[in-house]
Amino acid sequence: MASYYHKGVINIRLFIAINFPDGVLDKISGIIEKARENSTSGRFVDRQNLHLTLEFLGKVEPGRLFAIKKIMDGIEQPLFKMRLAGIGRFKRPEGDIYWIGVVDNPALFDLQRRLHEALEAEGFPLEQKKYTPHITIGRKVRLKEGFSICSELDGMAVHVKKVDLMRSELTEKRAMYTVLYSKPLEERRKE
Ligand code: 2AM
Repeated sequence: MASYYHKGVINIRLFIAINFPDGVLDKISGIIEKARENSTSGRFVDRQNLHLTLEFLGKVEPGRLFAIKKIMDGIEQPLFKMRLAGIGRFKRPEGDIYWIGVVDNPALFDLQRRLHEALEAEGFPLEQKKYTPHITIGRKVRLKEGFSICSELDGMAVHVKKVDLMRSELTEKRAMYTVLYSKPLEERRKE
């Protein structure tokens, strides 16, 4: 089911994310394809679903959308560059979760922290776990013996020019994400 009823209101599942330009998606998709060919099982992320989550909001009443957009509009972070890092793995008995990391970046952490604080101040209940920036590429993955996923994008630069409010609709087979709102980051002002 895409959404659920609570007191007669259809809530929508939301998260705020950084989406990537085609060049970056192509590179990550290449890595995913190799992993898929060299795995015995796994649910790999579709190219159009690759993203970096800044904040997961969960189910939200549509009437709260305006408050979220206002918070996003209040972001003062200028556009910035981040670099992708190596492959990470969360070990799981049912098959591992693989992800691409991001090189530590004060602008990214600042952006995430400010968003988190502003959303909490507006009363959105958020997860409290430490922010670990990661781009999930596959879940429940079992790789063929001897194969390890290698990231050819270690150090690849990504220019972050906007932040997107995403709707997530889950079906049994796959997740469908839609951009509901984009907040462009501003050019850094010249001194
Ligand atoms: P993940 O890739 O580590 O699963 C949409 O589901 C996005 O929100 C994903 O990037 C997902 O991270 C992230 N997310 C964070 N907390 C979540 C939660 N409790 N449930 C589902 N997704 C969550």
